[in-house]
Amino acid sequence: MPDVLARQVVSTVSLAPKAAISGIRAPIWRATSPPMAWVSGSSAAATRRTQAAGSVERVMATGCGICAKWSKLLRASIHSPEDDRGDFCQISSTKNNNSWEEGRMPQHHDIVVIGAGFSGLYAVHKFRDELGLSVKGFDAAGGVGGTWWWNRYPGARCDIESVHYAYSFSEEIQKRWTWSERFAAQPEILSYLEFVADTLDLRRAFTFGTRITSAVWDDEDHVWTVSTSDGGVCTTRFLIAASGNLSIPKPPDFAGLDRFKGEVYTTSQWPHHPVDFTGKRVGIIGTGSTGIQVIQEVAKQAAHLTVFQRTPNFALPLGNESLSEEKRRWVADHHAEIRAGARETFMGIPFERPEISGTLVPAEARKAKYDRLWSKGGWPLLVSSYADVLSSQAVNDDVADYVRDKIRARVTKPGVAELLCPTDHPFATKRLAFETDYFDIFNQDNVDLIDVRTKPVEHLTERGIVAGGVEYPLDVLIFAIGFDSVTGPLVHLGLVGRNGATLAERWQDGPRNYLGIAMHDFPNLFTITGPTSAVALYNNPLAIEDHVDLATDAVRYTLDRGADMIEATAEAEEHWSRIVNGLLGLTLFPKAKSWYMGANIDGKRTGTYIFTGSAQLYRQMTAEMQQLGYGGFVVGTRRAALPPMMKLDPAVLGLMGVLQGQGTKALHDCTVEETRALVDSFSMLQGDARDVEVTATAYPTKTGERPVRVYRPKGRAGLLPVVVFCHGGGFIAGSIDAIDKPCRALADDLGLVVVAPGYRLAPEHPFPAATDDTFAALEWAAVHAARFGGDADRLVVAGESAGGLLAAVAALRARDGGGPRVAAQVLITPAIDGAAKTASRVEYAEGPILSTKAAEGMFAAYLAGTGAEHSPLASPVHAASLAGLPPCLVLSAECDPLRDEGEDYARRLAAAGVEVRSIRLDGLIHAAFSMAGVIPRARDFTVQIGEFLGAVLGRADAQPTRAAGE
Ligand code: NA7
Repeated sequence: MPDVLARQVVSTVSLAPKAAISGIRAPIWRATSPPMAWVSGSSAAATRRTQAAGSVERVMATGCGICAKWSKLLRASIHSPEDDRGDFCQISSTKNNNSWEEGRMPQHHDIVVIGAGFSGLYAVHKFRDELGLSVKGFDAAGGVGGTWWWNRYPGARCDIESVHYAYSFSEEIQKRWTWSERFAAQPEILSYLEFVADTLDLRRAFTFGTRITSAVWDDEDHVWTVSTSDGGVCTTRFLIAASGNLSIPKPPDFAGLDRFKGEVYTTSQWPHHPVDFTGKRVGIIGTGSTGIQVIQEVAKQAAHLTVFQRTPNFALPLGNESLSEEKRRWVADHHAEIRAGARETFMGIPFERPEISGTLVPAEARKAKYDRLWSKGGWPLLVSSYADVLSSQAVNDDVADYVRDKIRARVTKPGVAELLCPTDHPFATKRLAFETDYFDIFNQDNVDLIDVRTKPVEHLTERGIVAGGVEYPLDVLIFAIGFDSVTGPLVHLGLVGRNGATLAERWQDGPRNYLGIAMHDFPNLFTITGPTSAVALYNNPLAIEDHVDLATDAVRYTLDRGADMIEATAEAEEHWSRIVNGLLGLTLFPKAKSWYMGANIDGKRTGTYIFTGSAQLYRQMTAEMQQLGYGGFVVGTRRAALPPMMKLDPAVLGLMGVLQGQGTKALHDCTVEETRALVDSFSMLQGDARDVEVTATAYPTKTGERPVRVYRPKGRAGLLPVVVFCHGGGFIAGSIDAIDKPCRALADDLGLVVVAPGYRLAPEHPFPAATDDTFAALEWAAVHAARFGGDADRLVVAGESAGGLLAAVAALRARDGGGPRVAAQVLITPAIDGAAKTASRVEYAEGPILSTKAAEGMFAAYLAGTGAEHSPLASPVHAASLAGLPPCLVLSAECDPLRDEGEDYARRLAAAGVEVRSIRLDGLIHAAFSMAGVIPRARDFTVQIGEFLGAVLGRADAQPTRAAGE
């Protein structure tokens, strides 16, 4: 069984040990309402809970141990962990223990944990042993282990390396446990979880064999009322759904199933006794990662195996091996260094970093890379090849071809190889499978492959399966047909939030939540590895630890503030939906009918079920949310503002993920040389180079000639407006090479002659070198415009970032120094004022891309101690007057530290009587204009420029001739 999550589990007994932990007051809130309500027997709350639990409306007043306990608590007005130590209130998992029917009050817990897999075990440990809360767990399984308790089919194995598929929170556990194989099989992982449970004394927190049947929020008393399959009812302040992503099996709905007389097994509900296939005719339906594992095992034993395949899947070699005693010890002893940096990667495993794009690499080099990564076994072909393998169809096709060739090389039975080659979905857009001898077994005489697309399964008979009009006799039938994934385990809990909102109704059109972990109208509920959280593409034990840590911190934060409720806002959900939908839209995942997309279950809405950004990005977003006091949540009555990252365009977030995946250094940590290399490398993010006329020439300055490129669209007759475009790069980086593609696009899209001057850079050439050069370029362009078919009467000065400042200063110099007449200025995310102290410099101090610190450092390098801070040539804000300047377009980006200074400048221009258009582009960042290849909305800049120039130059042909990037 590959990397999957805990099954639903639940248990009882909240005998929380005394808080062993750090920093939190042990008795944390008053257990007022539950005892009050039940003892009174008449309160609305009691009635509500009784109804919620579907129980009789009989509430015992006093007389039992439980009531005595609550009375005691009431007297103390505190419900502390010690109070749960008594034997009363025990709920047996073996008999109906409906508290109400027995005339008892339900037991109250601080925390109820649903599930005893990786998530639930860790949650109990954190809440009970670290926060000192009373915790009760439930699980439908007969013991701990979650997924690994249920999925006992032959061949069940994890496809994440053992050392990584393990908790990281405990040094002791990591040192004491050793793994016998590189990729552990199910029995060993189950033993590991049992070992963890015993080491931390977790089993006693759980009632096993008990399923949650409903959990209903009480909005007056701020508790959840939880009902269980054994008739039990309890209340809890916080509910932790650790029920996993893959714990509700997809039901087999084959006609005639009940007629079949042979043995029937489902992989995820495998019996606890061994199943012997010797001498038997076995049929298996399903060729996902589970099917592939079980097929390659059963084929070794069965007399005959018939595989019914609907969709062939991409399966890569696992490369499993057993580990010697010595190696096991070494791995355990070196776990820290082996796992170092895991959380700062895409998948939570420190694999080799991918190159940024397969499109930039020649075919032979790609092939050599694939060969090398293939031989490693496991995930590297996907995660260490190219960062755009899941977003570029061309790159994906290349890898897919490589994998298909590998399959063809192994399967020799005529016609079978092609059936096993996946062709209907891009590589890895269905969950990748891993195999050892899966493809080889199809060469065996005792194995047949039936393509149920051409020979659909019609029905079952007493003897076997009829497909395509042929009956296949079987003694054993195995279903490996997957799960009602991601949302199924939560919807099946019977959650009812505020105002009777059921989760099933809420999620009719797909899941909706905040950060995948919390929901509006479902307060005090945390969904560990919930839909749209980083988990499907993130090494699960680390994802689980992250989510449980977050839930624990949220509860601690809430209680520390004297509140009893925390809830995501509807606004936060809105932004999160926009982000996860947008991120998914940047990938190839929607091209597959997969459980990732909710497309494997008939009638389920296809959409965004998983977070397709990187684990690192998700962690950054959750960390920011926490640092800003639970931004996007209401804690008690305090509503915390939405974190800045939540406002970002999804494409920007995708780009951040890619840059993080490359290990890209923050600009403010770069040397000048590193800054130049980084800025130059951004040209990879600019998309294709447009086919325009380009003239490379030179313009004179006082210190000699400087290079300049002139772009003119092809097939345009007559004189065109001329735009002198100053590149960005913080005065210390950038070049006419780096801005080549955006200049081509500007010329092509808007029908302009674009003049891009190279100018001298600081610190070698500090202020005023850059402004002198760019002003000289403006003068040169005015004189030579006609040479390039440009109209000197429609001369525009433009620039991005530092180039925006240079453009603004050039307009000023032209006004004051008798320069050419400038018809308009276009300032794109300009750096206007190096000394600005604006809100945006605080809100987006960390960028993305440009941080405030980097901006300050670059401006300081430009001025280089020249004392020119207050010169209008260093910043136009120091001009005595801005009156008489040409019409100006200021394009600011919402999530840019320089946003406000650009907008302030626009206001000052307007106040001085200049015609100004100031437009803020939502969700975009500094330098987005020149990243059109990865930020589709970069075209908004071009569209705005076209409209502005069309208006101020009084001509239609400066309008965009087509939307940029189309
Ligand atoms: P998956 O990946 O959902 O695979 C289920 C397989 O069963 C897949 O090949 C399906 O074909 C097939 N299937 C499902 N329903 C049918 C019917 N009605 N007829 C024929 N074939 C059918 O589940 P797994 O258990 O393999 O893996 C789940 C996760 O567990 C995995 O991603 C890891 O994270 C661990 P389809 O592709 O839909 O045509």
